[in-house]
Amino acid sequence: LPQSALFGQKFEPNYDESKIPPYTLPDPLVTAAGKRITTARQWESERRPVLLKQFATQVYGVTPERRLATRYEVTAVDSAALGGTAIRKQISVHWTDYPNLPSLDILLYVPKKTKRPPVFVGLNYMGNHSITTEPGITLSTRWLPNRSDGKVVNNRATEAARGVQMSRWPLELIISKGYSVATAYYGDLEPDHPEGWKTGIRSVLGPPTDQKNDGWQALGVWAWGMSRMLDYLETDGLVDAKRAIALGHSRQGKAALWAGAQDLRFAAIIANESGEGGAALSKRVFGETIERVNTSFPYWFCLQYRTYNGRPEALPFDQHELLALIAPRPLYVASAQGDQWADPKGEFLSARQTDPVYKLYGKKGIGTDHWPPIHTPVGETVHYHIRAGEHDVKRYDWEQFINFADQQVK
Ligand code: GTR
Repeated sequence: LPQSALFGQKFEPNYDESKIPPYTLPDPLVTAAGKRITTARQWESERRPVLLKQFATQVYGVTPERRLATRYEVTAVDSAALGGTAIRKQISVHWTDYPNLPSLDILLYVPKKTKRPPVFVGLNYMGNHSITTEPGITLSTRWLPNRSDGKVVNNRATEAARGVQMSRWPLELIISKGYSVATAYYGDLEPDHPEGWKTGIRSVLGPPTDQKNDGWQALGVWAWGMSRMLDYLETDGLVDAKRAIALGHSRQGKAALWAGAQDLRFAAIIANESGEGGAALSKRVFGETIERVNTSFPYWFCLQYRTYNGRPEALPFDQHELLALIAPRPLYVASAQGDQWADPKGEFLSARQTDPVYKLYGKKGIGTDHWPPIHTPVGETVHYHIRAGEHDVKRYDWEQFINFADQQVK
């Protein structure tokens, strides 16, 4: 398989609109044979499965069908969390046939005032202890990326790592608005480094790495893990798993989209600054490219994806068709002005291109051709905003996600 021409070379991203090579986007409603899809039924029987398979074989790798046996262990419950407003539960998903495989440890917050609320489901980057300083949360003992502030040393969390990402998880806001939130550390499923698969789900499930061009890699595993979280939530009467909202930021936004495309149980999907291989169009060469992401993270996408390195025009589809696989469910695509790497405009254009598919269901997608200015959320069933500031998840983003959920899910 082609290696990237970028190895050992400096990558000069294009940030100039006038230097984007002309590109044509495939119409999601036209089959490879040139047939036009005109009904939701045709979309579901003839077109959607073909696109889903293409994303599996060409981009993320094929998700193994074999199911792992699980045992759920509730390790802690606090019925007076967050100043008495929430129930907090910690649940370990054990993989019963593989006692040495690390458990998937779920942290669940449920508002006390709301009966069976909708639930946001999202992976976190730095361990469950990183999303709040509430004592009583098990400090992750798993491999974590080291931090220059010394809060993660020798790839292990220290007590000082509690709450390091709390700005990304405004729990009081989420709970006060009547939503539940379930999170887990993505490294429980596969640590985010090239050797991570050896201690993660891929060590027991799917083809050995590097042996199949369409074998799943890390993004596929993280997406799969979100579905396993949902499996658990379906058994927990405290939340309404029929109103589960998959959400992810950046690489986890890519995973959330792939999870939502494959798993129709997710009632809505939110991809925050998911960029290349997420919501952004690949054929629109702006910021990160397929070749760049495959070079920086050769263990994220399937090997076949590398055949498009430097030639996105050869892709028979583009990421707007991944977004179309979410239809008719509500979708939120969010960008940030300071995150040009993820191509905010390409994220909007991609979301915009899903409109014809939503229309098959009598729904409006984004409903505007105009890329909105900052802090001006737009959309009907598909929402979009661009906020000021850098690549991150901010309170502003959550406020919009909650408004969207109020309209579309509640
Ligand atoms: C970057 C990567 C992006 C995005 C980001 C993140 O380095 O190039 O595609 O995934 O990481 O996950 O924060």
